[in-house]
Amino acid sequence: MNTRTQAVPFERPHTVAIPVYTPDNLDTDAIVRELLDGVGAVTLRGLFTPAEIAEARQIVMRESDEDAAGGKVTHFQGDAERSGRIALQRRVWNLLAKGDIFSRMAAHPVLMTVMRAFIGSEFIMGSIAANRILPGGPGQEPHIDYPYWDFHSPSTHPARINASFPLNAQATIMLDPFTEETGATAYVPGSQRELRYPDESDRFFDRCERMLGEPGDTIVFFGAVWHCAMPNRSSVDRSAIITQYLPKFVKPMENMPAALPAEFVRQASADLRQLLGLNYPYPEILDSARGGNAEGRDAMKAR
Ligand SMILES: O=C(O)CCC(=O)C(=O)O
Ligand SMILES: [Fe+2]
Repeated sequence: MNTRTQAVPFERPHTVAIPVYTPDNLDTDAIVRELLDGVGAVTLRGLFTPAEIAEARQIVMRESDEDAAGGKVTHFQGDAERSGRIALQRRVWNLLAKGDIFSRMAAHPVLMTVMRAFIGSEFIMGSIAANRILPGGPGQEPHIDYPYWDFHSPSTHPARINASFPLNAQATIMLDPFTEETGATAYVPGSQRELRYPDESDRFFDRCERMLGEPGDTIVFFGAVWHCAMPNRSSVDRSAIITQYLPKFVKPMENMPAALPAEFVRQASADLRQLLGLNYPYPEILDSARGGNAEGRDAMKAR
């Protein structure tokens, strides 16, 4: 279904505030409640310095300038592709290989703390990419994120799957101002509570609010919340680092260990090893794995 053919209201009052936390007033219980039972998103402020954001932005602009045809894979951009505007939204994938700053962002201690509380202490990262929307970029189809991203076909998912617990958490680190004009992510507050892929009858564009913020602001949201990048009607670029975090047992979207240099993986910090999924060895060839008891309470004690 083509939900992008609806009129996109441009100016409307904002009624639902996204709660803001800083490293000094972090409250992970409240954040978990907000993500699951509340609006579905929180803002984390004060995690990154202007210099760090400038460094990340410079790399993202350089890499995406080199992809003038918008040749990288992208998602939820069916309309843009049909109308020949796919190059007005550009992805930069495999960011860990493109600058140390992205490792620092992915494993920021505050993000690690929030994610441990939300999706389990041994959570992993499924993807870290940039999303740049150039002036005139048309935005995306309203959607929910991996691993729910094909929930428009619910029968391919387990019976009674629901959003009572999270299989995803997204972090959007803003590199440019996120305003209505530049195409700040739109979302419907509370829509994460009932797991469903939005369709036309949901009137997404009539009901949506925006994830507004300044460069450096980081929005964490539960990917089951209906959302999408919006058209960039300004004359400036709108870029963000989009990081997908997953419980340890969900198959990641990007094969990061395979895409990174072996040396990077060898030297990765403990937190990065966890994010890359290296602490969770499955699937494994058990027929040739080291013998003996590998799981169970006793095995846990021995670790
Ligand atoms: O860039 C944005 O505003 C949102 C991107 C997004 O939701 C996605 O690519 O899944
Ligand atoms: Fe998304």
